[in-house]
Amino acid sequence: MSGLDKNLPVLVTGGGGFIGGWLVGELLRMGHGKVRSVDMKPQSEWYQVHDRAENMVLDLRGLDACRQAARGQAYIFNLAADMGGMGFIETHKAECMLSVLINTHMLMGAREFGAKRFFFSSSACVYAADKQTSADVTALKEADAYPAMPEDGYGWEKLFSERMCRHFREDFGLIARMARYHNVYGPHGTWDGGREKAQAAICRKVIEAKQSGKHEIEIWGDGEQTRSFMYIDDCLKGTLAIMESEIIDPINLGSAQLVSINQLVDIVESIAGLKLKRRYKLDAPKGVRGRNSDNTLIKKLLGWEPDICLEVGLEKTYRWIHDQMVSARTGAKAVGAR
Ligand code: NAD
Ligand code: GDC
Repeated sequence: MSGLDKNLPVLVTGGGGFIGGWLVGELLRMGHGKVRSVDMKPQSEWYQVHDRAENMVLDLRGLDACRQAARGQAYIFNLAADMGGMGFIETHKAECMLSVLINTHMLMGAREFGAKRFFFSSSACVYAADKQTSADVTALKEADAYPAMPEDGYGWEKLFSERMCRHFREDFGLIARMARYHNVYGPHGTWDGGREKAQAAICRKVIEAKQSGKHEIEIWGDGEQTRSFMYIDDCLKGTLAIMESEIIDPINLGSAQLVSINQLVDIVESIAGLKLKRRYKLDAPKGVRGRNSDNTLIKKLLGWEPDICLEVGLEKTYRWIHDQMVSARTGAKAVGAR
């Protein structure tokens, strides 16, 4: 482990989003004195705004914007991407692939201004489709990304950008680190509007059912598809450990607690204290049948394992989404609201 020098400037792209917003807060809490946060959204729409950071609004698809963001930065966490859950990535493939502009230009900016380290947030969506056809899936090892047949659109872009990070290291000496995030959740994430992922969507739907008294829920697919979900605190610890490490190849960062979507709903129902009639929307976006993270490598190399189980993480997430929904209804601003 190298350890990041807290006196050197750090850039987080996508700092107005879910993981980026938390990462900026964590870097400041750890004592990093110069943290720059960049996002294309107007600041009023950032999920978290940290006053002690240098907050900039830039569209990082352009090279000039990336040069402006990267200038003078020693460490770059590149999290900006046009992305969302299954409902978004299955229907916005071209937009997802255009994130290649962000990743290309951020790498070019990092190289030009001599960044010491570069982090790329890749995804479990790089894994080959034929290894994810069963709900009782064998957990995915890093080598399972090849031969390549990733998630259409979003997954191809992530896999291509992984390769670009690798070649910037080989050809230009840029120290690039890559994590393959498996479905991350927690407070201050997207929970409505079409980009939300299953955990937040199910919390929102259960709360809506409770508030309306109409005790039923729509679930995409037959509910027997499986996933593992990683709580944001575990994601932050792993991200920092990977950035500081000497691991040059992409590595899994995810939970290995495999659950079906029906089991996810069971947990959220028990947090809410109610049971709902389930309606299955079989023609909704479903993605792969099963996906889990094999954590053998990250455990061996970094000693990293998730600390937060799904039941605990979902309880925190449910409470936060509940507060957002109550405040949206009453017009009051919830504590910690964006
Ligand atoms: P998010 O959507 O909350 O944050 C991404 C941010 O990037 C958004 O705030 C968005 O406005 C910003 N952005 C998009 N295009 C931009 C542009 N052209 N210029 C500047 N900013 C731009 O998503 P997140 O969950 O925080 O994900 C962060 C990263 O991790 C992304 O690269 C994502 O693909 C990756 N990832 C996330 C998950 C997950 O489950 N959350 C899983 C796998 C990979
Ligand atoms: O959206 P997601 O969390 O993405 O969906 C998981 C499963 O939950 C899917 O099979 C989906 O059909 C099901 N599901 C059931 N009901 C609902 O109301 C709902 N909303 C949503 N969104 N899903 C529902 C994600 C990508 C990310 C990221 C991670 C990496 O794929 O969308 O961008 O890269 O993977 O692990 P998921 O897990 O398929």
